[in-house]
Amino acid sequence: MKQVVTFGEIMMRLSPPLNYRIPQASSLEITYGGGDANVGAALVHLGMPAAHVGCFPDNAVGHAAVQAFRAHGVDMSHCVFRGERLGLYFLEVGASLRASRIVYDRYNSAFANLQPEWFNWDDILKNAQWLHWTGITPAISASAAQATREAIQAARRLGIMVSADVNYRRNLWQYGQKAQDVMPELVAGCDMVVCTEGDAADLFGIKADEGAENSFVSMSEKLIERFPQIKQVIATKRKTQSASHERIKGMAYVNGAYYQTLYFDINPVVDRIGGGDSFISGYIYGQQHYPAVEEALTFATAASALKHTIHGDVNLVTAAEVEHIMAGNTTGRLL
Ligand code: KDG
Repeated sequence: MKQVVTFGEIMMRLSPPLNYRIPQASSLEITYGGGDANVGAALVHLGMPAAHVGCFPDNAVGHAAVQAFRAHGVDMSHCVFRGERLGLYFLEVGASLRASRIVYDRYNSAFANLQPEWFNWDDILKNAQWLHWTGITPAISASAAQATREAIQAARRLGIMVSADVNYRRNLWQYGQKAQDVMPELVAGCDMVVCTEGDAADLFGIKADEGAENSFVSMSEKLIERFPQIKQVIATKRKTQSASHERIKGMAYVNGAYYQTLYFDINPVVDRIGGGDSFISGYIYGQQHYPAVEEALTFATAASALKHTIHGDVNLVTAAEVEHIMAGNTTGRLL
């Protein structure tokens, strides 16, 4: 089976133990994650081959980050070791009424300083069936945005599926280019996108028709009209009734038809980081293993729901475990 290739920054995640706040912590737990790489690692656990492309400092910290993803079974052979430092993020895990908090320390990272010519995409993608990137990657630096552009162009030339999690993080776009100028061209090269109504409005000025029966459908129609290469728009929707009652459902607009799943109950949440990435890896896996969109979408939503029970950024679940939840016969309740 050919690989799913992801491109983006992997960071060291540093978390105080339990629910300690950052100023209270005398030790920090180390894990590694990155929105794009999380998709690849989860896919390997589901049973599909994946490769990740990134740039790391050639020191013990950079190699540890690469090794963490190699240990998941991700092919890291196309990664480049150049630059000064690995990006960090601090995660203070919330509880009940107190939301989690993330502090980034990724300025001037090896990934931010990568040069597009270090990556030969025709070679990297020669064993690939799919390229996936997130809106985080072009947000990091102009050169990372250019490398993303070149990866998409190569994938299009080679006839490989391209997907993106639009994921607009306005606090990351600090290097001078505007997301509203960069993202449309990149998204235009995608076959499938994860896009919320908020991101469509903020990035592309696309808003659902007022009074539309289904605002996700209205937004998706306009997105596809503007970017005709896109055939599938998917997203999750979260419903929070109280701090201890949260549910998610999956939505998809595919070839002019709307699909949605039932709500999956996700409490108690152990770790919500990577929930969106798990939805995407579940959908990519689901597309290849189920003939019906409903089933792929349900698989993706069940995979994302399960991620909330797992510590760290990566969804360490097997396809059989997701199918068990899909069948609605275990801890995850279909509501
Ligand atoms: O989707 C999860 C990511 O947010 C996490 O892995 C860290 O890549 C990350 C980022 O840029 O926040």
